[in-house]
Amino acid sequence: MNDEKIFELIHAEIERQRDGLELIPSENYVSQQVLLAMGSEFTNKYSEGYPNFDELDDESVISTKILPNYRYYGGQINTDRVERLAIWRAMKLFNADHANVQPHSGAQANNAVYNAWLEPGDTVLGMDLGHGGHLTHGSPVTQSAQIYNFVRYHIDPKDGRFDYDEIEKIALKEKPKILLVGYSAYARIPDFARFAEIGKKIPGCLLMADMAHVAGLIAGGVHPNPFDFGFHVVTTTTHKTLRGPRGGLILSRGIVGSPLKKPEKTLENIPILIDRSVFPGTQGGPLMHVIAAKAVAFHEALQPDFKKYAARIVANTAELAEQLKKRGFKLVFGGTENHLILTDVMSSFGVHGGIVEKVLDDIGLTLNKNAIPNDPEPPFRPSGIRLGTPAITTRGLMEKDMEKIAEWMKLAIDNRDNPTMIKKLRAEVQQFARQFPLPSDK
Ligand code: DSN
Repeated sequence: MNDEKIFELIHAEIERQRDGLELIPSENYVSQQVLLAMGSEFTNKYSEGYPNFDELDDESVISTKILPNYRYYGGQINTDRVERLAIWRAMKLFNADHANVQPHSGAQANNAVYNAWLEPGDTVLGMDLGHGGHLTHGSPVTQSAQIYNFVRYHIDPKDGRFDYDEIEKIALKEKPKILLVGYSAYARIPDFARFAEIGKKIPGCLLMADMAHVAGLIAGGVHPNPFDFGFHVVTTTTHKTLRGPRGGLILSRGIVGSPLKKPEKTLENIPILIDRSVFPGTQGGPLMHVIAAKAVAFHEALQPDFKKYAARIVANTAELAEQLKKRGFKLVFGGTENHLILTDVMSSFGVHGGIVEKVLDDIGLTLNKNAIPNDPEPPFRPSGIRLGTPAITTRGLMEKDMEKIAEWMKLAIDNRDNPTMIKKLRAEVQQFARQFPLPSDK
């Protein structure tokens, strides 16, 4: 029997995506091949454990070689090779010694690193959520915050950058076991060298970057890579700027080896500690269809075209920021150096972010309300909105198109109580968006 209800909704979602422009900076449109891999028969297969990690140096060898594995079920002849390819491609993309491609999400990836390195009660120094950090970096509502002691650093209001002096002061006082750089609403490029300098003053401190937002920019060579500054671990999601399936990834530097034997807890052994922490520590069976799709996305990101894509994201975002400024949008941090813009619509136009999110949704521009640093408004009606260009850049929009988007945003905010105007803007956005097919339409 066909499940008409669900397939009708899938169709409706495809239409919604075609008819609108996606400005949520953490979303993207994946390729047809990523979709096909995700919808493949690999979903039928259990594969707890790991493939062999030897001879991960030549893609053509990996795709043919069958080696003994660390799995708990039979039938792994294809899964092993898929996972080895995914691991190799991720390592190559980010210049890492090891990759664990199994985390189901970015949150799972972060929790697995905490579980690998920390004891209950240990301290992690991460960015304050209200200043652009992430829930999994110690928000009191998370499970990890019940287990570990999270202390927070902030943005320096003078220049909208991390307050490195504050970070150093807190680090020297609290002696964190993890110094964590990562964010979901920070528009500047972090000074990884300064973070590493601070972390190295604390014996046994793991330098960890959660680069979920900027992974595609790093892969595309337009953003520094934390590994170049001595970071030990980098976590990411695979679906944001990296343009893969929804999922997580942990990259590390150190010794790679059998996950069957518990190694000594040292920074050199972090790759093995992480493997054991993902499985069996915090997850069961990997989602092999998603790992296949991650491998496809990594392959795409290794192609020369991806560099152009990453550079275009940054150029489009800078232009969109300029066009918004011209129309009276006040930008938090004064501007942007990456894929993301945070604007204070409350002080710009006297409306809170929730209202702007809704009215823009009505015209087919999707973004999200977001708190700004030291937001005087509550989280459900914050002062800001957050937007970015990774998805529309995939769609093929160029710098010249940014003016149009900024103008629609301003007109929608000004005319939020005028249904006729909102309807007209919706038609304009739809007509424009339809000129740019989704990658899965091609
Ligand atoms: N939910 C993601 C974002 O939108 O930034 C972070 O995990």
